[in-house]
Amino acid sequence: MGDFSRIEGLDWIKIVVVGDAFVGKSSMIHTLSTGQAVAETRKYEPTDSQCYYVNQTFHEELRRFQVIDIGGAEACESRSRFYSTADVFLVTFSIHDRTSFENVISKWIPRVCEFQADAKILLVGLKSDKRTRRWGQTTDVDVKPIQYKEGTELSKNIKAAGYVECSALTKKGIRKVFAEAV
Ligand SMILES: Nc1nc2c(ncn2[C@@H]2O[C@H](COP(=O)(O)OP(=O)(O)OP(=O)(O)O)[C@@H](O)[C@H]2O)c(=O)[nH]1
Ligand SMILES: [Mg+2]
Repeated sequence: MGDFSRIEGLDWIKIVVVGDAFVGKSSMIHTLSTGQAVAETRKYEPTDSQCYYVNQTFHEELRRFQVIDIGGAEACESRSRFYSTADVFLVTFSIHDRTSFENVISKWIPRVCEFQADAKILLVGLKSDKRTRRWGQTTDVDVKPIQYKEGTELSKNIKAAGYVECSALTKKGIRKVFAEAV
């Protein structure tokens, strides 16, 4: 992947998205950039690192986002160069994966602070549809989803600008994530 340096003359807000593998980062970005919900049957393809340019209008004002999607499974060393120029970090977890929630504080926040302590941080709970839906798979039955209150408490602990939830499956909350990131 290239350097993704800022395009001169344009007022891009550079957003770097981090979080564990499989939590739904790429799906969230896909839904924002295409306006299409992801299908439940969508095949999982781990991301290395990917850059997107997205225009969105909020309150009649055009915002341009450069969104860098960093795969959760990639080695740490190769990520650091993308961290250092971020305006905003979306630190993500899946509301259906408690390990990914715990890794926000044990893994992702230390990493973000090491490379770019001044950037705004927004905590994002992904796959919010999984809290309310009943799932047939036995693997889903035992999972105790992260509650909204737990998300807001964690966002205060890590001194984030706020906490938002969204679902790429239903599209609920997706635009709000990026509106809050501005
Ligand atoms: N129910 C539900 N499933 C989702 C949602 N978002 C993503 N998924 C599914 O979760 C899996 C992982 O999604 P990805 O977006 O590829 O995850 P990722 O965080 O980008 O993973 P890495 O690139 O490996 O870091 C896929 O099978 C998606 O279809 C969501 O909002 N709701
Ligand atoms: Mg991905």
